[in-house]
Amino acid sequence: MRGEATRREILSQPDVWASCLAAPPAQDEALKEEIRRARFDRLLVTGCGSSYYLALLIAGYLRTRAAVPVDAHPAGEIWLHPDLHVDRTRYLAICVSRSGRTSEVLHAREILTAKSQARTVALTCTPNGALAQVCDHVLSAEMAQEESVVMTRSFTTMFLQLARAFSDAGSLASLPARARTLLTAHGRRMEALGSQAKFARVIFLASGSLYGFAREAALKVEEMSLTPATAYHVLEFRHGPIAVVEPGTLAVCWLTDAGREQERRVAEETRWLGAEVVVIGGDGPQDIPLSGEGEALAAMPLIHLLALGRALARSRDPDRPRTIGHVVEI
Ligand code: F1P
Repeated sequence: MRGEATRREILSQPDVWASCLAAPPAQDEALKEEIRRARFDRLLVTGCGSSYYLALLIAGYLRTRAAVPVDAHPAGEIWLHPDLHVDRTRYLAICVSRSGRTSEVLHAREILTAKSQARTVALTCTPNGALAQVCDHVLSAEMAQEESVVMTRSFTTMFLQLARAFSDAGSLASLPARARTLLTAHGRRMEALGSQAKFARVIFLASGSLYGFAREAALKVEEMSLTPATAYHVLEFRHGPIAVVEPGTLAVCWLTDAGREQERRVAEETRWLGAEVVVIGGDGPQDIPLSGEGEALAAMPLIHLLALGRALARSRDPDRPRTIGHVVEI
């Protein structure tokens, strides 16, 4: 059946997250020691595709926790334009790659070690892959490895695996149960929403630390359903792109803790222009309730179901999209 593996992987997220959080933290210890010794001046997170959008989220998460500045850049940008992105300060570089084989990530790691003698971390689902073999530390989310081409549980579980290395696992422990509750309460509705033929346009809006979710959500719709989707910073959306909103637009808007009043206004304006709008962290009848932006990861399986619904309604197979493969090697 079309999308069978993708659906299974989406729905398995609460269980896979729970097993990630329950795994012995041994592999974190050397990294935690490295962080404690803090012999680096900057943190840099890099990856490609979903793994780059995960890098954006990780950078947002670490900015409020790390004692040093944090950047995120696409690995291809580091490879092609190292002088724009890498200086000679000492980096701890987190290289994100499900497969551990993506060419740009391997090249970026090489540049980072050659140019700034960076210490490197492989955040991956393939602990015996090429990337893990050349990095100083490995954070493995092997339990989330996927059969499907499109990344769903690997994305969310790699985030958790990284987050638990930088914070106490207690702060993350409620996420599996929260995701389970949200899936039960809103899963069918979000998949049905995605499947409605009337939506010619899909738009994702998020700001601050949550912006990576909007980028990843747009990529999920594109990869699974082979239809375009766009992502914007919430307030940026008002500076031109909002002009395209009309009936037949589906929009999803995340609320952050700091920006919620302004973000809510943009969501309202978008709704007023004729779009159907789901607010993640909102309290309206269409919305996905959260207790704060710290729970936003728990809503991601619902976005995956929305993209799956759109793909299946268009007779696409998200397990094997016709245009892309598991890895890009160039
Ligand atoms: C990254 C990636 C995926 C994308 C596609 C090609 O792979 O760009 O995000 O869905 O399958 O590869 P990786 O470096 O995380 O293995």
